[in-house]
Amino acid sequence: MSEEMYKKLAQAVIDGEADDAEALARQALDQGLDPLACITNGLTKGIQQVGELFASGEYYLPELIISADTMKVAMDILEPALAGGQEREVVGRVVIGTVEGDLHEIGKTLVGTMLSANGFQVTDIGVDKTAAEFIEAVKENNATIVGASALLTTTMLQQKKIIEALDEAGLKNQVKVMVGGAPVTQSYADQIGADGYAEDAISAVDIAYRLADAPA
Ligand code: B1M
Repeated sequence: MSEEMYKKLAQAVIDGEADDAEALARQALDQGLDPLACITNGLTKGIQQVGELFASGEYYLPELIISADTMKVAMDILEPALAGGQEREVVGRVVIGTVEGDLHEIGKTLVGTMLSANGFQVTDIGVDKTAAEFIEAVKENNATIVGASALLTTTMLQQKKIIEALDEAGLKNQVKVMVGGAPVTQSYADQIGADGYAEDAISAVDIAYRLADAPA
């Protein structure tokens, strides 16, 4: 039953059918399906296929936007169910955002939600944020971890700028930097001096625990 639901969720994203996606997300929760599995095995699979259709020239920007908006409608229903509502001790304070010049928000938001659900106090500063805006948020929130997401090969360079800016602000020793996003790799993270790299939202939680020096 769950496989069928994942397929339907993926198809709703591919077709850009927001009403279907919304109804299916509600149905999935009513059926007691795991919201994270619905996101990972359903919605994410759908948006990945949309990315492939875009890359091959079958889809254009409007379709990309409609599919992303469809995914967000379903995420808005599934994400609150990830949080579980349980009170937990704060493991660390995270400032997370998407770097300057980059408008991709879905993965970053999912990582933030997963960290929040796992005991981190998360401040999501949004998308298209400059290194200076990251630094300001770190100071304002007394953050212990900075999470920088980048989905474009052109914008991943901004992750390095954030690390340099933290250094210049004298904050590098107080704050750990985690980077991620589709084009980012462990070797790139090492190259720019990031403290951690996560491939997806689940491993982001493990990495954040390690950076916070807390048992997972
Ligand atoms: Co864009 N886009 N996009 N896009 N888009 C990609 C990234 C692309 C690969 C599509 C393609 O060509 N196949 C391509 C990038 C090519 C490249 O750089 N090599 C691309 C392009 C080219 C563009 C534009 C330039 C298109 C144009 O205008 N001609 C443009 C750029 C705009 C800009 O940012 N300045 C653009 C625009 C858009 C939309 C706005 C339409 C839309 C985003 C809407 C939104 O977010 N509100 C969009 C979308 C939806 C995509 C794809 C299809 C899907 C991205 C997504 O949401 N994935 C994407 C193709 C793809 O990735 N396969 C594509 C689902 C999400 C759950 O996964 O974001 O990867 P992801 O996050 C994962 C992991 O990466 C990781 O965990 C998450 C959860 O598992 N992760 C982290 C992410 N951040 C992390 C941070 C961490 C740790 C882990 O620590 C801090």
